[in-house]
Amino acid sequence: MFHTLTKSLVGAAALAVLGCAASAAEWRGWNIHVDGYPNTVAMDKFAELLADKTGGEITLQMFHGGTLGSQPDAVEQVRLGGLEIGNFNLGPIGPIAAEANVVSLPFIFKDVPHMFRVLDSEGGQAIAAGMAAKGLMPLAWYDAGARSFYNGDKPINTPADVVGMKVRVMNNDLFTGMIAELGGNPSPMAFAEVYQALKTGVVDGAENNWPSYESTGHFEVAGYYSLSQHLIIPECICINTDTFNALSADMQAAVTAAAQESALMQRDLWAAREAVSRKAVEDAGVVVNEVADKAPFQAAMGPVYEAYFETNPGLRSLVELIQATD
Ligand code: GTR
Repeated sequence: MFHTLTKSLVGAAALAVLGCAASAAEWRGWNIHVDGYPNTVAMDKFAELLADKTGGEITLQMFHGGTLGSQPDAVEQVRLGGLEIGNFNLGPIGPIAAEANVVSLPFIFKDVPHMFRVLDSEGGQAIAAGMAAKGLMPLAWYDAGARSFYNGDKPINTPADVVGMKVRVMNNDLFTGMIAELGGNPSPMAFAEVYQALKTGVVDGAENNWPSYESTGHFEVAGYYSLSQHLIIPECICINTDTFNALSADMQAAVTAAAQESALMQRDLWAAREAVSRKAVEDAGVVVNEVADKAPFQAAMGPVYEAYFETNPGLRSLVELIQATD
């Protein structure tokens, strides 16, 4: 009797442990940025909120600093389910999900608030659905400001200043097209390689927002920052679509709420960090140049848009929808 009872208790305990192991999930997440960067802090917050809101049923181990690989590789990993979570810029997602590529058209957004208005409306739903269909579901949108050109030689005021310049871009044909249309030589390259490439002259310049220009140390080796603001690209907390769909409705709601709360935090941190980064690089001697007239840069982008429409004739209406959004 005692023996039987003990056995059944042991069995129950074992089952409880097994049950727990079957329902509790341990996710892994990718982020490219260094400690203290707004996205790093906000992704850690996401992990904390995830554990809280799911009662510990889902935990997330974040791997920062790109330690799990380059962004294009990590995007593939999340699509395939090798990783559950990524904090991605939509630039490297565009080649996979055509709807998401719309945000990588130069000058598509008037400013960051315009981008968020689009993301929070029908346009954003189309982008999210296109991504989810490719295995990458966006749970919330992060701010990544505007990207501008920097190099070691001179301020950039007109497209003529880009002629002949070798410029690093993220992996996406829209970005190589953008540099080519300005008369430069595009050089797609992983983020982690850009510092050395600038330092050794493998490239003459690159382009990014204030916080990335500062946090990577690129300003140390490319001291002219010209406010072209040619790209305003959102970032996401993205989850593998199947992982999300396999969750109960309650868990889905908890995961989404955690992501959205993290995004609100990220946007506040971002606004503060832009100013801090700008001051830091200016104090370090960077020459900051306002681009008085962006119209010639915009005008040069016609063929980039045409190439996008040729590849995706069905997405002309999405572009028009964005342009018509106030
Ligand atoms: C940063 C972005 C990163 C990465 C990087 C790059 O602004 O946050 O995800 O895309 O730019 O230029 O590769």
